[in-house]
Parts: sequence; C-alpha cells; structure tokens
Amino acid sequence: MLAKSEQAVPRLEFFESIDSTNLALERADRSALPELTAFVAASQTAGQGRLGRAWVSEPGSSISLSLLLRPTAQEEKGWLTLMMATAVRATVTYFAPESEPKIKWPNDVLVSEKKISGILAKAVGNDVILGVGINLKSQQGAPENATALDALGSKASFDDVLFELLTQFRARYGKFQSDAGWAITQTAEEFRQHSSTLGTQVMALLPSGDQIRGTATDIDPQGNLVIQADSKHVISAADIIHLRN
Ligand code: BT5
Repeated sequence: MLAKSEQAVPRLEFFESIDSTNLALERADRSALPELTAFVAASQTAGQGRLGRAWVSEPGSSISLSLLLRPTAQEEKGWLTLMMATAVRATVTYFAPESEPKIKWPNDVLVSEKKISGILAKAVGNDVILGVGINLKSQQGAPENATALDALGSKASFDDVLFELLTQFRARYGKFQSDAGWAITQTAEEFRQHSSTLGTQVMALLPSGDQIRGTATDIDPQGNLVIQADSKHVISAADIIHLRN
C-alpha cells in the first residue's frame, strides 16, 4: 500500500488505526529501531496536540506520521519542529502549487489562515519523536478553521503525499546531521520567507498564563520568537494568536 514511502525511510510501520503514532513510538523498544523509523497511521483514536490538546485524524482523512530521530546536535534539536514545518510547506506547495502555505510559529502550517498540518516534537532522552499530522480530506470533528489538500484541489494519494513529505524532510534533516549550523540558517531563511507570523500583530499566550501583545519581528538564533511590545520579548513556547493589523 505504501510502496513509494517504504523506499524513503529505513523502516516504516503502518497502522490502519492506533491511539497515537507519537505514543506508539515512545512505547516501542527504540534501541532496536534505526534512525528515521517512521510510524504511520491512517487514523488515530487519541491523536496528541500540544498541552494536552487533541489532534483529529479520522479514517481515510489524514496522514499521521512519527519519525524517530537521533540528532547529533542536541543543543539545537529545538529547530526540528520548524524544520518539519518547512518540509510540510514544501509538500503542500508541491501538490497545491497555488495555495501559498504559510508557517505559523512554532508548529502549524496554514493555508489562507486555515490549519492543514500540526507538528508535535517530544524529546525522550537523546531521541526526538517528531510527529506530524497532515489533512488529506476534511473530517468530522476537526475545527472550522481546518483545511485539507482536497479542498485545495489535490487528490494526491496517501502514499504520494507521505513519500513527498518524507523526502522533503530527509533532505533537510540529512544536512542538519552533517552541518547543523548551515541547516539552521536554511530553516530560518525558509521560515522568514514563508511565515504568517512575522511582521504581524500577535498576542502570545505563554504557558505561565501571561499574555504579550506586540509585533512579531523575527526569530532569534535559537528559533525563539521575538516580539516587540513596550520592550523586546523573546519567547520559546506559546500559543500565538494573529491579531488584525
Ligand atoms: C498540534 O498541536 O497541532 C500538533 C498536532 C500533531 C499531530 C501529530 S499526528 C502524528 C503524531 N501523533 C500524535 O498523536 N500527534 C502527532 P496544537 O498546536 O496544540 O494544535 C491542536 C489544535 O489543532 C486542536 O486544539 C484543534 O484546534 C486543532 N486541530 C485538531 N485536529 C485538527 C486537524 N485535523 N486539522 C486542523 N486542526 C486541527
């Protein structure tokens, strides 16, 4: 079924339905698995978002993928979420060339402000489990501001989209493993070019409950978001709400 995608990674485990590909990879005996093992599901019953939120993945509607990574540049592994976002953006552009997908810091890919993909990274020891969901079709239970490849005019198959995504990510991650500094510069540049966040008025909801309103001006060398309010704030984790300019 996934003839192409199986060629793109050293090992691919496919599940018709599972609770969560991220959780499954976390439970697995990872020492027996090669780097870039892919756990892939056609549906999840307990898909995970950030901060305990849910990710909806109904049968036949989306791809759920988790990759096992062993980054050598441990200090820089926070960049992997944005790196995956750039790979998703390229994949959506490949299948829907007119769609102009944008990356919303830190972990979403949007088309016309609607979410087509979300990313969830988890560090477990020195491993990183990098999960990504990408919508192929609209699905019940997803929020109104969700979109999918078919709504953008693409009828690409599960295998074709997964293959492209794996290929796009591997090209970037291979560079990260051989020269992290260079790969980070590239990721930051790609993000700046295709960000829906930079240059806009935002409200950042911090994990502490605090809020910051201001202009998102850039990302710093660690991938943190820089917000100019009364003073300059550097934010490593937050939910970002785009305010009308
Ligand atoms: C995310 O969290 O966007 C991370 C999603 C990661 C999903 C992948 S699938 C493979 C792997 N295995 C898992 O169990 N998870 C990963 P966050 O930024 O917290 O956004 C969650 C919010 O996105 C929800 O509260 C909804 O508002 C919205 N949402 C849920 N399902 C959606 C969907 N299918 N399409 C668009 N938006 C959705």
